[in-house]
Amino acid sequence: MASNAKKVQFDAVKTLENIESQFEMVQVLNEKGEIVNKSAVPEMTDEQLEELMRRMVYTRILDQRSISLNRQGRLGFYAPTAGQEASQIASQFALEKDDFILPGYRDVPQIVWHGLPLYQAFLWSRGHFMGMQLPEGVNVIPPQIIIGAQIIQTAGVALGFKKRNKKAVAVTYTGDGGSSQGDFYEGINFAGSYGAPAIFIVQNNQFAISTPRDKQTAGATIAQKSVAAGIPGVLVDGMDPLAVYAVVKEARERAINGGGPTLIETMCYRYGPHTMAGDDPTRYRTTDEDSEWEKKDPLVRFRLYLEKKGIWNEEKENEVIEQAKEDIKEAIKKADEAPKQKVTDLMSNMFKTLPVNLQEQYEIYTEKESK
Ligand SMILES: Cc1ncc(C[n+]2csc(CCOP(=O)(O)OP(=O)(O)O)c2C)c(N)n1
Ligand SMILES: [Mg+2]
Repeated sequence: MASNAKKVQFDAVKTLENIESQFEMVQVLNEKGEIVNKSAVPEMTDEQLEELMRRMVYTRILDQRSISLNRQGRLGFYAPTAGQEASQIASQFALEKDDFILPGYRDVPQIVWHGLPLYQAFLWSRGHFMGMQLPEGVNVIPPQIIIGAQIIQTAGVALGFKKRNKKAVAVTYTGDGGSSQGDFYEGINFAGSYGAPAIFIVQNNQFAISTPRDKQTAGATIAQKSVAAGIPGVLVDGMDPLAVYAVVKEARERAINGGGPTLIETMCYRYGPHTMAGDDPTRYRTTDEDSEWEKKDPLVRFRLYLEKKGIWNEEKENEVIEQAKEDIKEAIKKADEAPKQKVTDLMSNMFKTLPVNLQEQYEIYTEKESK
């Protein structure tokens, strides 16, 4: 039926469509390892390119070994990372040592590459307090289990940098699920209001445990959430290490030069289960979907690219694999050597001065533990 309604001068739906259509995915390297966007290729030396590949291969091995150590009962909590190497490792690679990382539970590799000794990451997995005693100068906090809680803290750390005129950024990671939390909106909004040098990275690995991405938001992208906060937002191919590096580097430059925070959505996939606690991905996704994403693998495309440039080969790859296995063996041995955690440790690590009620318990447990 033809409408006689007066033509309105505004079109809210069109406005939304206009905004959403602006968020095209940044890609530099396609699945075949070819450059598809010359103008976005980041400035990196051959040494840096090689080091980034080395770290990604190492991290894939760390994931495989962590899964098997978990199955052997030698690790506690573990959230697999395979598939997310470009998103995780290339983003950390774009940071400086002074930058501060506030990770989620899947982001152990980034904080290890930021300086946390591997044996401490293993102790963290076991819930051992020594895994949370961060060495001086390693600018990270232990991975957050509460979805989104680290996002608000990131706004605070970033504001601190700004107030102290420090040329550094606070970087946080969350997931597609995390982007639905109230904390997410509060954090990006606050950082935007105060022009705080923060980078909010949402690793959109398509699922929050079994909940698919399309149940998180009606938005076409998560990157566009930046619009409401009044901050720049970027959607990037999270399986492409060069694209991830480029957008994080750019966001960092803007932040340290007073341009405020950026929201980055990395489009990626986790190959494994959500965690090693027993979820079964075959119940919520298809093997076709898995293999479609595996074709986009970040290691495969980066390897192809670097081999063509003559800076990577099988020998280098095998060297890294052996090194990773050796380091992991050493680190788990060192974690095993940590003193067994005591109940009194829990109390004395939590409080500088024990409250009266705990003082009594402390004495009881000190007595018990001395036997
Ligand atoms: C506040 C809060 N709610 C619920 C949970 C339980 N939980 C743990 S992981 C998870 C899914 C998170 O998914 P996403 O943010 O996409 O991150 P991913 O695990 O995919 O990396 C949920 C709901 C939690 N840890 N914290
Ligand atoms: Mg997710």
